[in-house]
Amino acid sequence: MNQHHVNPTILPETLAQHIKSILTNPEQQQLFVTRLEKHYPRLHSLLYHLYGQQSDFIRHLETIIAATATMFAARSEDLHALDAKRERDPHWFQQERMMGAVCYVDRFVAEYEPGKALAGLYERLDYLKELGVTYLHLMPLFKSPPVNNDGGYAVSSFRDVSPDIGTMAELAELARTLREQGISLVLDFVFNHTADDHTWAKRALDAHDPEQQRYQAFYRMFPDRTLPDAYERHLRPIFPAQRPGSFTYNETLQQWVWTTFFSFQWDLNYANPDVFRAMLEEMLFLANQGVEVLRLDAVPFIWKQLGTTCENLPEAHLLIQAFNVLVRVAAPALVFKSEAIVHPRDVQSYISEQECQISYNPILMVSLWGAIATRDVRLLTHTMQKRFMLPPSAAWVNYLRSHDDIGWGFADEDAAELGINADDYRWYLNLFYTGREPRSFAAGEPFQFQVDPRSHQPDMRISGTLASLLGLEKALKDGTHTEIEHAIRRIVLVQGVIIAVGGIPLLYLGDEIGTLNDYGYKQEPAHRDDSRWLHRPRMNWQKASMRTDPSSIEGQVFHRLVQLIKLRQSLPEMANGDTSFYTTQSSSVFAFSRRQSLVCLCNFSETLQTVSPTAFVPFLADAARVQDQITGSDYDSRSITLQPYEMLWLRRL
Ligand code: OTU
Repeated sequence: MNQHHVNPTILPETLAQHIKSILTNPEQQQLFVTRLEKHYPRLHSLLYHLYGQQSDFIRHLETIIAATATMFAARSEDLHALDAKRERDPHWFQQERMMGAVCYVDRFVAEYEPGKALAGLYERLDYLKELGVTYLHLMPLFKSPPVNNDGGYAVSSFRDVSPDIGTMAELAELARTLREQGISLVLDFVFNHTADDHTWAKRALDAHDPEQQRYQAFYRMFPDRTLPDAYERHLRPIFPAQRPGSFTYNETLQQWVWTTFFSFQWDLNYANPDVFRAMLEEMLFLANQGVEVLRLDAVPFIWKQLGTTCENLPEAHLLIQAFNVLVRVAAPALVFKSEAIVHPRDVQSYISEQECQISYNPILMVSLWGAIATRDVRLLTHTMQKRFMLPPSAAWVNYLRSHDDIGWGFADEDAAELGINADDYRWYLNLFYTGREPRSFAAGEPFQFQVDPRSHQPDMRISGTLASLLGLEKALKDGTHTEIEHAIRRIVLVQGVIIAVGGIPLLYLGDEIGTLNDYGYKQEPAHRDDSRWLHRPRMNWQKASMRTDPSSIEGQVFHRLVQLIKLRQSLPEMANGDTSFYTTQSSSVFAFSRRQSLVCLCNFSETLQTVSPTAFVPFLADAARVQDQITGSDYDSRSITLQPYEMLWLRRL
């Protein structure tokens, strides 16, 4: 059939028939068709933009929809019920009850028999409940190569759990258990690339495979350097210290393979509609295991176009939107989380109900680290005033550090607007967080240190745990009692900001007991070249057991944090992202309000700071007394003095 004769707004009859043959249950058939008809015009338009130039576009469209129907049919009853519930309440992730946590299962469980890490996680569910967790992100736990696996981000099979950790059936069972306890399971969808031992890659390598050509077309391969050189003129190397360039020569194939990240991670070719369909099936397979949020890894890189940076291209957005539409049809309970650690403008471009409903907030993350180092909140406030606001249907996932490095991804122009030179500031932060600056309390290590071949400037990113970067490691080694207390307060302060600021707070498990850097990674051959393992330690359960002892460091950090989490979960002001940021009378006091009711004041310095909220918070203009929800103390809102690193959550009395 000629595609130009097909009405793009009405489901073609042949397709409707095809769906009926897949979905034999009449109720299911009706539900699927109703959803599909609602979304069909948009779906058609998105896929037409991406693949309309293919001569057999209609065949691809039909195959994609048939695959969606098949995956919908395979969805369990309880997940269909969850779909209905989420369709009634699509903004469930905006609630004040939301509290996120992330871990590598094996490292969090720490001690387990081979194959039993997932089983071990059950024994830690009570711990997660103590922390009020409602969103649990398990770092990549899929089958991946034994050594070259980039912490699980080189995936050998999206349908198999690493045998060391458990099985897919156990993961689905865990998802069910978590859901019963009000916890949503979050997994990664590493969709920019596969490991070089994924079945598709193996078939692309196998000269005896009759479908070798078809699988080579799943990736981007080049017989010589002509095109790679042409592309590379505009590409940014991601891991420059380990491997310059974005292509890897494969001896077997005698071709150059596109590898944005490590050489063993082959980029998928989404210009090929077969890849779209195949990855859609993997995505819906994961949705059918009970995953409620998929973290879309490395979104900026999924579409390539000669002569561009191959990051954040318009087609990357269309592609995610097309996946999103199909999810609305087959598994509407599923939400996408964007992982775009790029310029703030580009971070925001992925976030909407039609694309990624939630996103990491790297802008807040780096701005907080900047404010902590300088004891100056002006750039933080300015950036948040400009960039925090999202569409009401979307939410930030606010975090302080992840399994990755911290890179100084603030906008140069935001800094310039305050008279700050961005390059100098970045270098200052690098020195500060590697402990090479006089006022530094931080113990961190460089990640990807290099001298930029273009600008000849030294460049790096930072590795380290929350507690070590915030001064606890140094203070415990050779500091005073006050320095230890200040480090603990810094930890609680920045945690308090991400808990209160609006969105889902995300805790890297271990940080709640002040876990320090793990220098042992240097003894592990598979890890020693990647300093990100400094902050991916195994959980020390002995230390965690001290959390009930108020005189221990673990106890103090844990107790103060849990208090803030429980408070968040009890305050209606904490729902949604309705936040205003204020410039205060002190360059060290960060201030914001939630839903025109609760005011948070945060002292980012180790000295006393006095401010007058009546002057900068419009709804407090006439308030005489306010009460701190954390301690219950009340204050005169015309003049409030904050202790070193103190935070107050104020309501009018
Ligand atoms: C992600 O990070 C993961 O979080 C990393 O752990 C992986 O190594 C990588 O993808 C490959 O799968 O560059 O420094 O804008 O910044 O995707 C980490 C997004 C990274 C990239 C991000 C990437």
